[in-house]
Amino acid sequence: MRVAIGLGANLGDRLATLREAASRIGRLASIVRRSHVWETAPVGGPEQPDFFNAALLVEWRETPIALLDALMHIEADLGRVRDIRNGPRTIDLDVLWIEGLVIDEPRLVVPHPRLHLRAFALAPMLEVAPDAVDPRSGERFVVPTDPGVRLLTDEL
Ligand code: PH2
Ligand code: MG
Ligand code: MG
Repeated sequence: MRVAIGLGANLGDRLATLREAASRIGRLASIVRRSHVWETAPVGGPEQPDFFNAALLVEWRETPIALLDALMHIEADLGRVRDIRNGPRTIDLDVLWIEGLVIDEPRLVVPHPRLHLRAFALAPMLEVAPDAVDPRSGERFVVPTDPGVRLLTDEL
């Protein structure tokens, strides 16, 4: 199945962490496309540094929950500490979208429940999956206007 994974970091060396996470994901799944890196103003949570956000489109051959577990393992390995909701983090890896699939499970909701509201997630995601359709509505995603979301020249 084709899966869009969102990557975010706002502590430490943000670019290096995103690239390390992408490299680890590439050992578990085949990477189809990589987005650019976007610098984004934090949405929600306490006052905190700007994020770097990016996205990968991957081909995944196991279950969605197995992917979630693999991503959480990589987050923990890269020093993710879960304390404040929407707070600063060294790395956040989210299953944003799976082609043609809706999941409503306690541990995993796909498409990501706030995806349609978040330019910081959708702008990189649509670079790697420009034709992505929201399986709940059958419509294409639209990136909300957000002046806090800026394209950088770096690739993931
Ligand atoms: N992630 C959040 C909350 N707010 N803001 C930006 N700009 N980028 C993120 O990745 C982000 C956020 C929760 O995961
Ligand atoms: Mg997130
Ligand atoms: Mg997350």
